[in-house]
Amino acid sequence: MSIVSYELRGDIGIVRVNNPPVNALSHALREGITNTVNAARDDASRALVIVCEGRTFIAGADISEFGQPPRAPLLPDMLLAIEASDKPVVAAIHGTALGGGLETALACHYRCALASAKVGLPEVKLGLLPGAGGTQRVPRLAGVAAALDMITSGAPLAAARAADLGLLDRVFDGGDLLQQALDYSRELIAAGAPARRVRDIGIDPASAPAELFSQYREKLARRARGQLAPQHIVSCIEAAVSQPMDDGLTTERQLFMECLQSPQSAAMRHLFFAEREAAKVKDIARDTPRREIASVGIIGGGTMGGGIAMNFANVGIPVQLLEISDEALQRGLGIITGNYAATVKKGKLSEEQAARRRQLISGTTDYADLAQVDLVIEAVFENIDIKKQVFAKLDTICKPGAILATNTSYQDVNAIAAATGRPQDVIGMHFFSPANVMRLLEVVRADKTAGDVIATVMQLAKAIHKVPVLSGVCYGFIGNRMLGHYGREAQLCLIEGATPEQIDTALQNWGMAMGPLAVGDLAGLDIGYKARQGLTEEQKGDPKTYAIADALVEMGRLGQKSGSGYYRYDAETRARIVDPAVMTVVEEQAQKYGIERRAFTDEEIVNRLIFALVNEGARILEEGIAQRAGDIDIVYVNGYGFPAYRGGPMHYADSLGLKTVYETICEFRDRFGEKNWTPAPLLQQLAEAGRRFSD
Ligand code: 3H9
Repeated sequence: MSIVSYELRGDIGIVRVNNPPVNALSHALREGITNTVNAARDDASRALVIVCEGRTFIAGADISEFGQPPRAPLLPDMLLAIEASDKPVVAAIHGTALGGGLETALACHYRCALASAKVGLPEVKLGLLPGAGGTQRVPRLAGVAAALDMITSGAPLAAARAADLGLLDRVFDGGDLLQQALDYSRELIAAGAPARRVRDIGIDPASAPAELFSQYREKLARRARGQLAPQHIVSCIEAAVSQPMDDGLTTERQLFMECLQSPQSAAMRHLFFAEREAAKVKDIARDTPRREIASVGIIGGGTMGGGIAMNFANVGIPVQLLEISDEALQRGLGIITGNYAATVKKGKLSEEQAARRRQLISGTTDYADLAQVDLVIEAVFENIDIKKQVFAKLDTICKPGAILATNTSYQDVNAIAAATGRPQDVIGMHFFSPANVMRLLEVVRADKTAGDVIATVMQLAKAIHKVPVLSGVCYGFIGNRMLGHYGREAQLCLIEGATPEQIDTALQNWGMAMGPLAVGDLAGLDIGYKARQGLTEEQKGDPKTYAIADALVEMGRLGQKSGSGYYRYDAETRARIVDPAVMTVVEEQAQKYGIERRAFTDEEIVNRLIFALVNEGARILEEGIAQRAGDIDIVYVNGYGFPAYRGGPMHYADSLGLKTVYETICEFRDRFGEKNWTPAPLLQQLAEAGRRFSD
């Protein structure tokens, strides 16, 4: 079947689009629709219906074509052809009409959809803005305030909501979309409905005072810190109010092109494809049969275990939560109930939905209750001996074929698997805290993990709305292993002369969600302290990398939970306050280790922390712990607050040029020593060959 086909059924022309998998607006599709609509001008049709085959209406521009020379007809040209038709054109929507797909529908004269459909303009998530009239047509139909919310968030709307806003004219509860769209078109013809164009709708300037835009800009400067596209979207919507349609379209096009050519959009488009690649395991066939996961057991009802349980209950999978004592169990279940109540209070879930989800989680203190579950996830204290005991026990209880997963952040999954007689069924599922919120899931493949276990867990991750990334076994896997090097440099910058505030502000201004020391305060400084107590002096490494943290903990400064750590925290507002007492500790420790503190530039701080990530990332890639550089980027953006608009550490290094990164690391090696700064051989090799991690 060709990409676009045409059928005259009675007096209605059906324009059928068939460009799997998501009907993206490739060049051939744009050409096909433009030619078909133009050709239909002179035929016997009295109305046209645009409908799509497959799983969805057009899901947007073809992202893989961005960055290539544009080929006519461009999308705006195609939309002008549709809009100019004298015969009413009706868009019939199912699945997701996104980006250029929704813009196509908005250029049509009428829009109908199945109730299950969603519509949205997600371009901002790609560092872009809608470049084919979305910013001009949405405010004309839905009003300026709704347009600002919809386009700057990129969030899709359910059909019913879109109809309330005026974006859809008719919503069908279910049934045959094409048949209902044809009936609707006949109704329009019978009523003599004209080819009604959104461009002819005026916007009342009083509905969009200048303050609305300035307030929105300020809000976005905080919410989407450092990002170009959201601010440009506001400018486009402002133009929709102040300029005639064609001028508004010109403004939109100019700003779209600026976004398209920006490094920010290149980074975010890289992440779009990297996320989809990360879900694929290179040496496991796509059609590997999966094991069925219809019930889950979770061991450990603490914050982590409870959060993990919610992920499954949220998609209708029943969970047995196991704790050692009834008291601990009730506490754990109580936290889950509280979390659901908070979500209801925020208006994100109805009481009934929350109750249904909560009921899917039952508690037990008896391992025997896990005998029939399809998957067990262990989330107990981070101690290898305890974990081995748990797995030895699971081995005696769980049914054959059950997947046995550990949520460990650091421990050796091979050693855990060896505690069972079925290492092929053992895998790591490393969730990030809070586990019901954070999207990242590191899936840790041990030496003997079976292919179908990996394939099952990767698919299950998507089903619970996580972004899975496969990691091999090593201390800390991908994310925490790299973080160790980032944290080390933060400590060294601190003892060598920077202040906590300078370090955190430098990283935050660069784009990290939080600075490293503020993150330490949030997580609790006692966690690292306790972990270090179990290590030998040799394992602990250079004391300069933890002396300050240890001193703070020994003063009772455990971070936010004790009201002070690297900062003080206001008891009521939790606001962060710079505390001179910390500088006394820092100076004492510097003196103790014979360090003469010096001035730091923000650039040195950022380079030392971020290049420490990159250098370790290169080793991880070289060792085959990560499958691809893009996987590492996905880990950092989804699990560690790395700015999406910089594309992740490996993409960022590629965008700077690996030669520059390599030379800076060599300079650090000469200044600070080989121990911390020997360039990864892969980095050196790629830099010398003028290549990139992504090649
Ligand atoms: C835009 O429209 C700009 C305009 O305003 C202006 C232009 C002038 N292009 O996600 P999935 C591939 S910007 C190319 O796993 P799902 C994807 O890579 C665009 N390829 O499926 C994957 O390939 P593979 C605005 C695309 O069912 C396969 O399709 N639109 C595109 O979980 C399946 O994808 C968007 O941002 C694309 N646009 O989710 C929508 N979309 O199998 C982006 C998908 O080789 N897309 N592919 O790995 C989505 O959000 C989801 O794909 C969707 C389906 C919800 C549609």
